[in-house]
Amino acid sequence: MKTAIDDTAARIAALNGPDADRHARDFAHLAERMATRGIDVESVLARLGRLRIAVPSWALGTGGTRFGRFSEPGEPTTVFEKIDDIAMLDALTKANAEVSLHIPWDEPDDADALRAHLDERGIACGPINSNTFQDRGRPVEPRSSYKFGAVSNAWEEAQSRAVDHMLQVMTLGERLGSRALTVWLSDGSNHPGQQNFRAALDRTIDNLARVYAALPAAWLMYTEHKPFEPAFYSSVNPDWGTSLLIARALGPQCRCLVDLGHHLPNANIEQIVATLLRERRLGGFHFNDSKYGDDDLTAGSVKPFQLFLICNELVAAAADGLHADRAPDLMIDASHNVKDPMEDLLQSTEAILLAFAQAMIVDRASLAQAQAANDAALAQECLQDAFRSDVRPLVREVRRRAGGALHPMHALRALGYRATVASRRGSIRATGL
Ligand SMILES: [Mn+2]
Repeated sequence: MKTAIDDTAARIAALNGPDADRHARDFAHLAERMATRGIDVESVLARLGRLRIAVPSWALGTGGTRFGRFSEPGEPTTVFEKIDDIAMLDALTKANAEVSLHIPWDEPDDADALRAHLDERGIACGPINSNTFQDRGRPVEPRSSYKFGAVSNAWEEAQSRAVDHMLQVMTLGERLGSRALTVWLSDGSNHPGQQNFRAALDRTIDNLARVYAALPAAWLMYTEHKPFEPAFYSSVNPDWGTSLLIARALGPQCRCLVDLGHHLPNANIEQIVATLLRERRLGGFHFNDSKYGDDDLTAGSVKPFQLFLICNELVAAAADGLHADRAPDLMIDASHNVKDPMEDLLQSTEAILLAFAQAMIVDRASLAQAQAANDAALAQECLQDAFRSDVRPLVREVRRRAGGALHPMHALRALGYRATVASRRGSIRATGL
């Protein structure tokens, strides 16, 4: 029996048809140029093809701001529908076969049924996220509320509630095949003097250690820092240094997660990445882009050079054998207010792949020579030469060989996916951020 996925693959192949010749010429031209520079094109294609970029379950619906939210027809209303959308994205990109779930937003009534659905759609369960920043409308005793924080709260009831939740999320994650727990804490304070900084950090580490003690052997725990919001005076894990301090206090299975939007303006994120790589403590990424704060904009849409420089550190570290045991998890963390979320996710995926492709064609030997000779101008040439190269034919060739779309976003539109699911789902309720 022919499945819907088979039909999709055939339709994608048909959509590729009209542009196949032009793509073949573009790719041949680029491959020839790379060959003359001594770059092994097939090696680059193979490494690009192994990249897997996890889609956050919360980004499949329209986001919103505290001022309003404008729904998109056909947004997924259940975690099962979210997985369906991700399977569609992966059919197009062949790079998105992983979901990052958020609990309790995506808590299934039947974990085994969700596991079966993931397996059927070919989507892996990536790092799973706990949520200790919302009481979620349920009546909660004041001392158990997250209003004044979770693991750093002065009240033990809230601390224990947060720890119990994280343990439950791990148990669920195990059943779904996840191998990592991502912990982002909203803990902090809004007013000078509100919180005892040292005591709050003590409690944070002590409580996270209770969670860490229950980590399965194959699991990692990620601490995700953020300087402000929702707390506007202090955050308990505000920066990479504190995040590393927490990870070290917990143990070798704890690593740091870098969300690009979780830095103060002009922070040198690529240097932070390099430092965490050096310490063998880089767990993964939440890719997005920003102009002012934690804007959750499309990856690479505002600062593509920064994205390239970050990928450059990752590619260089991989070449040096760092994190050979387990490469950092690559995830998107974005929120979509005016675009179709699926189109935006395709654009983010494309931007991340392009940045990696550019990083993979950096002439590392020349760069190393320039650095050793303190030749700043030549070092810049090495990076600019890669960054200015149009590597889109590389990324497209990887997709074409895997059966994906040459032009994912246009293919998604041509397939009429949004209209199809809108008629079937028939609702504008959604569960995005
Ligand atoms: Mn994040």
